[in-house]
Amino acid sequence: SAPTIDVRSGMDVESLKQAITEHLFYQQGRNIVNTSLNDLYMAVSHTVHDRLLQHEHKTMNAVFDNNNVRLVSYMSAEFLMGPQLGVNLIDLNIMAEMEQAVQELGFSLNTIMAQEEEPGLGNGGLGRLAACYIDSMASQQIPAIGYGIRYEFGIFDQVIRDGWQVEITDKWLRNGNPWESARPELAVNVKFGGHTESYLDSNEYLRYRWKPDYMVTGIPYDTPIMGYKVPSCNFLRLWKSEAEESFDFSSFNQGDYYKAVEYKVKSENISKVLYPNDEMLGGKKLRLKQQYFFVSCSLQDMMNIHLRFDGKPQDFHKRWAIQLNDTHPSVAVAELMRILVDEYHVDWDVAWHTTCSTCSYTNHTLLPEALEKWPVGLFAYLIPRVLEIIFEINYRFLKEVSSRFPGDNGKLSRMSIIDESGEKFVRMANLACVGCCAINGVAELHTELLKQQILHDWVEMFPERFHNVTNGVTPRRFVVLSNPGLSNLIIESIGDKWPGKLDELRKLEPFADDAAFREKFRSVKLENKKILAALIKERTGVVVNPSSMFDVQVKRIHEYKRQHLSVLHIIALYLRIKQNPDIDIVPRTFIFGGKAAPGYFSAKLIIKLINSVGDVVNNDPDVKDRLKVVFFPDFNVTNAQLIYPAADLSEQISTAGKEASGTGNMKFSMNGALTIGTLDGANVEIREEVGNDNFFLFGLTAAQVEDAKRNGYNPHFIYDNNEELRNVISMINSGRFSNGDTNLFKPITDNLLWHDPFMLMADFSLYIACQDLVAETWKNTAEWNRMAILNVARMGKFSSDRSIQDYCEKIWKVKPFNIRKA
Ligand code: 26Q
Repeated sequence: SAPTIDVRSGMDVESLKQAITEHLFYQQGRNIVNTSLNDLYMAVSHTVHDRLLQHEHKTMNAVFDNNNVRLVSYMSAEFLMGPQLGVNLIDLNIMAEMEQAVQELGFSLNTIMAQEEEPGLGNGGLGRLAACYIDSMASQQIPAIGYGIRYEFGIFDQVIRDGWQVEITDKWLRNGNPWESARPELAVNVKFGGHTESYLDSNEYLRYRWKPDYMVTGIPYDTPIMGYKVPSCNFLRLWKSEAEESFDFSSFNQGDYYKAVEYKVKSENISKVLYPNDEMLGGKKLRLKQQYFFVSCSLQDMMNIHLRFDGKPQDFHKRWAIQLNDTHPSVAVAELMRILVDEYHVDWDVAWHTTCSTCSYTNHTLLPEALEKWPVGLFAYLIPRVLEIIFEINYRFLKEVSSRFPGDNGKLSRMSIIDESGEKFVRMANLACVGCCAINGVAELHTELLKQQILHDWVEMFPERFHNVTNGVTPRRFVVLSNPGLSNLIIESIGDKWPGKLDELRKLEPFADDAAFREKFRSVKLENKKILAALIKERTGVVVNPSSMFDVQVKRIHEYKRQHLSVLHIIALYLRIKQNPDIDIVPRTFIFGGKAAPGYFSAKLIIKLINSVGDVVNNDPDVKDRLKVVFFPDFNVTNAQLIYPAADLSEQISTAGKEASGTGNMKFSMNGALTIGTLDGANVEIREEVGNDNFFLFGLTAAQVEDAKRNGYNPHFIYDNNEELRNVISMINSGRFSNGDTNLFKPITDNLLWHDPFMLMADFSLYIACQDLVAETWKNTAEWNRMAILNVARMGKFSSDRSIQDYCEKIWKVKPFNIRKA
């Protein structure tokens, strides 16, 4: 009998083909013969989206029908999602079926997947972490919603012109987004500006009313987030800002059409563009509006859900656990109080208990200057009622501090939510620490340093609130999807349970000593390197040798991450070749990638330096192609998925004590790269897991860095006493890399010689020695691959599934919800 085709939910090849053909015609108005690649991508994606919606619908019905389920609300100003088609096919377990369906229609799935424009709604680590976590929450069957902002323009596209970074607007919605559904019926309004009034309610209680200048409407857009090989499907809910329709200008200003147009533009601007800084740089009014906008929309939405299922407002915490991704959404503490007290007339003390029981805060930085603070005047102007509530929270909190620590005025001023040392600021981390029942760092070292340094007072006040949850990454995207060669090799050897249970990778350990396996492992890596080499040729024009060592540093450009330390090493190698052209040297390809914040001049100059050194080294005949330096433009999730699988050496060389965790470090190791790194962030734990012998460690420890600073660190002294270092710096200053311009890179070299806040000079000789050991090890292919296989085998801890289990147990107190059993 003919197969039964199910166009909307069938997972077999025939159903998929039929669904694609129908979507192509009824949504795109095309047929197989006249389709464009993008129409085809849209049709395939709508086909997958249909299937996700079925799971989402069933999951949410099961969850909301059960009054005892606590849901997680992951609030983040950034979700760096990356392309969606591939991961969804993996999660639904229909990659092979879709490949065949598309092939039978005459196309290639890889080409179709490459057509997707990724949603780059984040800067880097913090935004990508949020994306890994919503993936893992779905896979662990934790009912959850990710709440954020639907930026019209995400992180800028980077192009390199004459060695410099140029920023191009990211028009990711240009060709349509098949993964989202607008939900205008769930729109909510957010107040801005104006003033507050007091009044007596019907019970003669004193209440406050916020009379805003204007309101903005938030429209939610939902994207389904499928779990890996489980029926659970959560969603990401991102808010778009629009003008509030009923807002009436005529009552103020007779028919002022232009005022109305201005108001419309002002409203839509809120969700227009992601701020491309990955640190707090001077308070931009629009950024604070973005934060309050998405927090208020999300809390109203959560309250609507709670009430729809018969919850009482003061029981909000029984339905919801909120995780604040850094302080960006921390105004939630005050906004939830405002909603409970002003809108639902809950007593202050009850509301405070509800709020504190709902919220938890993740810190992602140790740099005191990076802590978010906003001028009190800006708060008063934009969200006056919220500021009053913050004052009230602070007043009550400081009373508690003085009774716990009588006479300790230092503590009072340090812990106050308001910084009153000069111009007054609202300190967002303090607001989060006061109003959250749990506070966590993102790696063991980071959490320890947090407790010793910037949050020390808070540990004394609330020791029980502190936790560590070491970051993790999703192996579905960063191994299964991006490295099919390695995945298939692992599956052949230990089965296919590991992507959902990464500790299973331990079973690979014995294969490290198996020469035949090592050979297969090596050839998978080589194939990945060939693919990347072709891409490098296409994007930069540079020809690289796939059998050279791929030495990779990809991450945002930052002085503390020390991309320029690697540049110093490259120049040292180049000098060795120039001094002795016949020297025996391991061929290396240095690959850099990463965006600089548009206003961060030093970071942009580091990009120029990398490209300039590349121009000289790549074209010097003495080098005989033994060294190549490549700056891979526009590092994003799509490109990352091609780079990690092709890396031999992972550079994780931040100044100890500065990188909170790092997550790229984990993605490299999972793909069989060895790490050269400092004892910083999660490097410490990666080394602990893979074994000291399988990790190239160098550099000062965090404690040594602090000691050196206290004892008057003198970078110039180190320079004076190290000839190789002097030659490297001289070469930069000679103008050799800048067409004779001896000033171009002066800001970098002067800073290193006279200030060197990130201690490159102190770590230089240790780094060079360690790199020499790396080169020696590389010469022994069997040994290198043995170490690399052990790295893969021991990465179980760094699955984001483990991180999410930690959050569930230590912080959220929620359990997996099996919708099949519900
Ligand atoms: C804040 C206020 C105003 C404007 C911008 C910001 C802002 C935006 C983004 C501040 C910081 C960020 C991003 C920070 C970030 O990505 N931190 C990284 O988080 C990772 C996940 O925990 C860690 O692995 C990295 O170590 C940490 O640097």
